[in-house]
Amino acid sequence: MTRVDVLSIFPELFPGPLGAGVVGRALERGLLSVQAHDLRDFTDDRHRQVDDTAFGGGPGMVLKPEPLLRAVRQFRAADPSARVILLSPQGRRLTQEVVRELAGEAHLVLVCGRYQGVDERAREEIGEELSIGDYVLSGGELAAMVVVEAVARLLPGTLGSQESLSDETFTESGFEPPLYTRPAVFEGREVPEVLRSGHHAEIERWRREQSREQMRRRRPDMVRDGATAGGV
Ligand code: 4FV
Repeated sequence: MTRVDVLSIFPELFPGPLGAGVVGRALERGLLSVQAHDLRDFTDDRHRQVDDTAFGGGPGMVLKPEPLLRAVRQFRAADPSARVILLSPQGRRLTQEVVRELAGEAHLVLVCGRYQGVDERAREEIGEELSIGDYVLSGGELAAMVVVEAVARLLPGTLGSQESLSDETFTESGFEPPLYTRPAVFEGREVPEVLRSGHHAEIERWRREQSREQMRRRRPDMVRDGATAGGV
């Protein structure tokens, strides 16, 4: 069972969308647990203060180090093997490869920033950062949900036969070949003959080629980075 602890000033956001679909089922089946913790529970003042103004001035607030590190140290003391990750735009980019790596962890602790960000001393002690993309969110919660969603799909038993990862093997780089379903003719546009031919080798070859073609056309940057369509 993969255990995920989430640290946030809005713990009520969880599980939220994670409660639906395949991830919801993984939670029900006990393949995954997602426990949200309120950062304010790690304060020791009666105002339960988690943020303060930035030294040196500037707009916005900064998450204080004490509540963050009180929480992180408590998680680490309880489980020294826990992988503690701060979600932030400056972090390592989340890719399917990183998701596979995280799916191998038994215990993830995801720290969600808010405001302008977190105090540098807390950030240093946390030690690892992940970004879901080069844009700025108001908080790390949605990024944490993206991580949990992507990891949960790789956990054995999460995807039923209908949603097997097998076809994803074909799109190691996340590039699906064109998909078609009934009707075979829609507004005069036919499903490619090869897909209705029953020739599985032909179909595999067509899909592999289409994946490459789609990647070349839509994500030339991935081609440059050597991502391989149908990567196996
Ligand atoms: C983010 C991202 C992100 C930055 C300031 C939260 C916000 C606020 N997290 N990938 N992109 N975080 O924008 O992970 O604290």
